[in-house]
Amino acid sequence: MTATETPLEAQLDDVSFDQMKRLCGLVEYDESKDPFPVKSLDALTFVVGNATQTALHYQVAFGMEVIAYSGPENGTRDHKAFVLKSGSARFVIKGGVTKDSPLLDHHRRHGDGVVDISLEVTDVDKCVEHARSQGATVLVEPHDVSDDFGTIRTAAIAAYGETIHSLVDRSRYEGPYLPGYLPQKGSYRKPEGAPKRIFQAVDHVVSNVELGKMDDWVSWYNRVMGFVNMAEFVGDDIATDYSALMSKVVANGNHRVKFPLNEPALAKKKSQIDEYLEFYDGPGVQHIALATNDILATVDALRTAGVEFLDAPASYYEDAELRARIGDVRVPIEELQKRHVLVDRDEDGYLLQIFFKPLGDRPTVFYELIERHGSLGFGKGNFKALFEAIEAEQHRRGNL
Ligand code: TYF
Ligand code: FE
Repeated sequence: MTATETPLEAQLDDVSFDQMKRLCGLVEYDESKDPFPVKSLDALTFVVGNATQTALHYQVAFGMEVIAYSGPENGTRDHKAFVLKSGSARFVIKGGVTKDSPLLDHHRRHGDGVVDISLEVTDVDKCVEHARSQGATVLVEPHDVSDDFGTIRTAAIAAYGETIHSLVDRSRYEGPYLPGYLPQKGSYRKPEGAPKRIFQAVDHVVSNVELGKMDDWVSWYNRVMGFVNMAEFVGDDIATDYSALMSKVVANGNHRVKFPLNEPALAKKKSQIDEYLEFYDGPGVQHIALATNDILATVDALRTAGVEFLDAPASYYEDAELRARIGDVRVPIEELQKRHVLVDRDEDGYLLQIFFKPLGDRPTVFYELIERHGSLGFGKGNFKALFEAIEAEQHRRGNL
């Protein structure tokens, strides 16, 4: 950490604070008044059916690097866990090994999914005390864990469904992830000339909750974590006409951590949120938006690796209204059209975005790529086109 860096800047790894600000739309805020100061998203932990192969997928297709490992070879008997990085984004991929592993029960019920959205905080005890005073369920009390690399302080609180938020203070820790994990490189070697990484950070993590529960969770994040509401939302008007969902967004003070929350709407068609709740068997993480500064190159790299995206409706780029609305963007519209990249503009700037097909076998969690140019939004102008594309997929799966 250099003298001019704040702790927030220091933990961004090799993605600079200014880069992060542009990539993820950070804002200034007064941290001294924050009852639950969050530095960053620490990691997204996934439970999957086959962690060994999934970790390879994230290396080969997503260009991520394995940095640490925990498993039967170094003392973890019941599961394997691979830690992967791309810029400031950290994913932990876990899979059960022994038949008594609780991860296998989780996987049988939910399929591949996110179990922990962990947050890096400066003061675990202060956060837990505040969370408890606001009625949060504390699953793991604050405690120290140590190994040769130092000590972390950690705790965990329950969120929606079986999803949890671990809290981690890593200020006294030098290891690659957490105690119990050893530094390890991946088995995959990138081809000569491959980019160092194809995305830089996690921009936002979206959850689906049950009908009528969205406002409860918005209020939970307001009270428990001191998160603020962001302007963008899908209200009644849009919901019943075409989206079949309602959505609101909460964020920590500087917007480094942004959580849109969806619930199904009583619309004409079966909601994509109902489809998720059925196949995930409850609330959970719906999509993860990855920030990139070159969405065209990222999409090309992912498509080459076989990753599939949703198609924009054919009429999307022909629309004169679209061209008038978006104005000038950094690339010709034809380049966006070729790749089905969507574009939206608001009073602060514009953004480019594209949505993936579901990542696993169940129609549950999926990814989004987002390239922000000033816009702090989530692509509201694209909701209609996007929800049409999602419904077309629901239809192909026989779930609409
Ligand atoms: O995060 C967002 O709000 C956008 C739009 O089911 C969105 O990516 C919202 C709900 C949804 C899919 C995408
Ligand atoms: Fe999104």
